[in-house]
Amino acid sequence: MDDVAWEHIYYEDVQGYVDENGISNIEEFFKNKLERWRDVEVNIAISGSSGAGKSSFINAIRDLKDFDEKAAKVGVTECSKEPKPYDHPDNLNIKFWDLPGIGTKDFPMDTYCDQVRIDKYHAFLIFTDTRFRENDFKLAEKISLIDKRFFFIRTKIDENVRAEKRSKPPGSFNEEAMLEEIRADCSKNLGHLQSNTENIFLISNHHPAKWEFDRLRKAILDVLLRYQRESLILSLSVMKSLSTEMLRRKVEVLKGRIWMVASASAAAAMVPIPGLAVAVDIALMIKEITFYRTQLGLPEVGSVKFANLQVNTQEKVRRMCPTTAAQVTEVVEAYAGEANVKEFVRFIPLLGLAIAGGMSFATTYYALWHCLEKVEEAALSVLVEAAHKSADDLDID
Ligand SMILES: Nc1nc2c(ncn2[C@@H]2O[C@H](COP(=O)(O)OP(=O)(O)OP(=O)(O)O)[C@@H](O)[C@H]2O)c(=O)[nH]1
Ligand SMILES: [Mg+2]
Repeated sequence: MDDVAWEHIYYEDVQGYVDENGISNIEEFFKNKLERWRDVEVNIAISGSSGAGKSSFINAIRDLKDFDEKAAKVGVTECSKEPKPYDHPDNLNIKFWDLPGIGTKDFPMDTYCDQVRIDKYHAFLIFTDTRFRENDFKLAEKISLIDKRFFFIRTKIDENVRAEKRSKPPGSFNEEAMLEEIRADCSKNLGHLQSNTENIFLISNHHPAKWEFDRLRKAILDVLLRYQRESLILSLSVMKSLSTEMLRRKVEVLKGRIWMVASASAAAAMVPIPGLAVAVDIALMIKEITFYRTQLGLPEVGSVKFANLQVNTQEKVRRMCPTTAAQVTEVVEAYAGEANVKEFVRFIPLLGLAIAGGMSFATTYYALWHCLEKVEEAALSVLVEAAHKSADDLDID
């Protein structure tokens, strides 16, 4: 059980609090911190020419159909007069900004950057469905001056595949070769603006599980500051991207929170629970384990999604995830003996011996770690089954 990089995200914050207040009310402080992943603002600018698929992308990454009430309007020619924010469905602090076209009458290139306030975005996605144009280049140049990341997105790859297939004799279509050709063309078109083709993404908004949509999702995560990344990762749906990589990243973030839950549990559980050798905050643990389940995409037992799973996957979901106080108490008891307080000496300088040096901290830590691994195992089975089921849907004729 090594320490994880994510543990360090809030370390400085906690240090600041402890320096100022000691460990009084630290339990409340941790509980607030654990909720705080929803409060970090992440702004992602979406720009490019009209009809390139900007609104469609916003809908796809938000997991919305174009006809959903909250979806961005697709297919109508509408000239936005100002940047329009779209909330992430699970996290209101993540905003995708549909920017107006560059170089129009109301937004000449000279004043565009000030008008849309380019300094407030964390990353820029520049879209085209054909080739990048003069104004796209100029925007990219300005963005690089303020040291922000930008990516070039070539949409409608599904149309290229379809058209190319149709134009070739049966059996002779080579998808890889076609993608390489498009990539090389974009690269040539962009010239010195992109130093590496990794920043070019070939996607279809209508097939977010195919081509490079998922790589783009990850690239967005990678440019964000760490604490912002945590927020975005926790708000992205594992099931939507059907990605084991996303699952792994989420587990990493969740592992990084365990020390804070353990601290809050140790600080709160000064009153022992009858019959339990070690005092822990069972309610807090149930809340965190429930959070694991929703974060890693496990369906509720009894739901339609659950009923559609294969019997052995259902069994895993049911068996591996304690949800009641009695079940969690059982897990805690199982781990109370195994918990080794020595492993957590790294937290003692920060939290003191009373919290980090006690059995409560160690037991909570061990029990949650164990539960998270079990939830991950069940989530992986659910994911593999879902990926398998949808494989047919993803095939394009
Ligand atoms: N086949 C295919 N069609 C797409 C894709 N992305 C967008 N479209 C279609 O392209 C048209 C324009 O898409 P929008 O998302 O409205 O484009 P936009 O960039 O928001 O356009 P403006 O708002 O006018 O600037 C719509 O008919 C979409 O359904 C894609 O990846 N594949
Ligand atoms: Mg649009």
